[in-house]
Amino acid sequence: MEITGQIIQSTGSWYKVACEDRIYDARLPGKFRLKSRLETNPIAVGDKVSLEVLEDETTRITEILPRHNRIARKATHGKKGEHVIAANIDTAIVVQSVAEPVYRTGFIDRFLATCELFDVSPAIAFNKIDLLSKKNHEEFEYVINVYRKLGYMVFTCSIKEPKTLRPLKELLQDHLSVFMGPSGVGKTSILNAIDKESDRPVASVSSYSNKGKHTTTFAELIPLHFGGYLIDTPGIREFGLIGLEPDELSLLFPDIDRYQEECRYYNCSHTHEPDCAVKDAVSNGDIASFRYKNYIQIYKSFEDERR
Ligand SMILES: Nc1nc2c(ncn2[C@@H]2O[C@H](COP(=O)(O)OP(=O)(O)OP(=O)(O)O)[C@@H](O)[C@H]2O)c(=O)[nH]1
Ligand SMILES: [Mg+2]
Ligand SMILES: [Zn+2]
Repeated sequence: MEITGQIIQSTGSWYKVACEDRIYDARLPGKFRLKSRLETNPIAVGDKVSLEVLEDETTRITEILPRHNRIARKATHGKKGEHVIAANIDTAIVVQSVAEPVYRTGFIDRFLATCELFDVSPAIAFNKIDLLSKKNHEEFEYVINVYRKLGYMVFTCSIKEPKTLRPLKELLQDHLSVFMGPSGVGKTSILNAIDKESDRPVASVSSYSNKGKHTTTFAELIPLHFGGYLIDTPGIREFGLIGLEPDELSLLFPDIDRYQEECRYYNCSHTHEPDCAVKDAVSNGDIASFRYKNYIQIYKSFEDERR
């Protein structure tokens, strides 16, 4: 019997596939691994597949159906290529927290550039606003305004104040979304708070390092009781932007790309050249200096990779 379904969990060579009648545990034949040399994982959560169910209930994936999109990051542990986090998604949401652990714009900017690259609609959620101190308030407001002015959707919320979750819930409703971010920022806690039928494990962040404990260990596609699906993913330390040529990077930073034509050199990298309109825009505050700093850092990492 041949049926189709959607991958809701992947734990290596076994996949959980949701079909119309039930959830199947399916195996992926080795040949699929040979075919996709550029990906560490040939199938990701959200992928649609054809399945063959044999008499003895053994289930094999026979075909991966075309994706309408995907989001991927650089493979880790010295592996080449990309690691696909999720496929067939409507919105990718990077979750950060204002404290414990404090957000990093470097992570956010790599994520946003990745969304530009894969043509995925992004959003940013800052959680734990109950922990925002007076001292940090001003800087936080500045950062969220920079992103809003760039046209990105920004949410601020706390699981301790349920009404702050409403706008995010509206975004999730009737769509397929994915949460990604560092460990301990509250991705699973937000899911549990938004969907009363979810009771997935969460854990406090380490008081010593202020980092999460990697509580969620594999990506899972979860149906939301109010409509839609959310893929909750394990926390990651760094969101590695997949390798590009260094001179392609500015195309993924709309605020920087906008000035390219005004630079003296048509191929200005905005790192060291004279008469660089980007550097001028940073000096007079038209480009946020943290965005420029993150751009330079990624640019340098691309150059290092080429050496
Ligand atoms: N003060 C405060 N704590 C929160 C909030 N949201 C989550 N937490 C706490 O943060 C800790 C980590 O939450 P998790 O939901 O496990 O974080 P996660 O992002 O899913 O982490 P991983 O699964 O490891 O990637 C838990 O102790 C939560 O109770 C919030 O809005 N405010
Ligand atoms: Mg989690
Ligand atoms: Zn320039």
